Amino acid sequence: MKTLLRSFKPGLFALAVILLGAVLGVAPAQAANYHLSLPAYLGKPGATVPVPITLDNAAGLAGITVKINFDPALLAVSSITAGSLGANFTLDQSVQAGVATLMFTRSEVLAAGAGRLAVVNFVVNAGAADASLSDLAVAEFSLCDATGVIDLAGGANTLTQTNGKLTVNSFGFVDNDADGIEDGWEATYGLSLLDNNQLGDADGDGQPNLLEYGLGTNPNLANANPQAVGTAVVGGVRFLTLSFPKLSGGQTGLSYEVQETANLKNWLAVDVFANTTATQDQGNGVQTVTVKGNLPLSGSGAVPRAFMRVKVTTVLP
Ligand SMILES: [Ca+2]
Ligand SMILES: [Ca+2]
Ligand SMILES: [Ca+2]
Ligand SMILES: [Ca+2]
Repeated sequence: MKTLLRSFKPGLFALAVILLGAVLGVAPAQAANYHLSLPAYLGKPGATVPVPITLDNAAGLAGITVKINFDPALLAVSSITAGSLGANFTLDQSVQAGVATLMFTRSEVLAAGAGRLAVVNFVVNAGAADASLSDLAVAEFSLCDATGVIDLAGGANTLTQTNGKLTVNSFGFVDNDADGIEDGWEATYGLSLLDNNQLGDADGDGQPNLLEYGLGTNPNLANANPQAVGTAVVGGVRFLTLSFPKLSGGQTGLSYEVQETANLKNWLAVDVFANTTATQDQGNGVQTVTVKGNLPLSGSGAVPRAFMRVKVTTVLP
């Protein structure tokens, strides 16, 4: 009888818990997916390349450990900083030759979160050969919830990863954050190499950063609009001209389109190559070009007035 009672009581208790669970609508722990990713980036020899580590789901986590393997002959780590997601945790880090270890911990689990866990600032060896590369391979990715290391044995949770890569690009256009502005130019003027800066206007001169880049002006110094209009007589007929600075280097990631109108409504493209009447080198990879319009300002068919503008567009390098 005693034995029967002992075995019966825990059974009742378990039943009561299950019933309570049913009443409160408590569901068993849901399977969750966690994906860690690093990008495939380019870097010039000697450049510091900030590489973001992103986690798509940090809900319910109290600890995250990430270990990245890299080629120490090509790369060195200058610093590691927490990203917007990683800032919710305490970050402990260590870097040894070819291995960066990041441990994020917090006392309570994070209710929800996703995004940039950390940024690893890699310095590319100044003597690196073009096209040489280092894998940025995730050697460890483990997570802790309130009860300890998240158990994958049951198959309920999945942890997946995208490994990164850093390839040396000595001469070409480097724009890892894909905002159309060359990263070396962004670094020179202190703009973020991780975020889109196209429309920023820190100097308040009305020229967004993309235009400052395209016209060779300083994004931190207010400047007058560097475009200038004039007129030129070609074949006895007067035309409007537009002079503007443009980047003259190899790959700039930009295309320049000159447009003209007589009514400020219908803008017509002007052939920049055919209509360039003067080119003046300004140094620093910038040249001022003068482009002639097509609308006659004198003679037969003359328009009473004309307007010209330049449109700078980002193109895929
Ligand atoms: Ca950029
Ligand atoms: Ca940027
Ligand atoms: Ca500006
Ligand atoms: Ca400016």
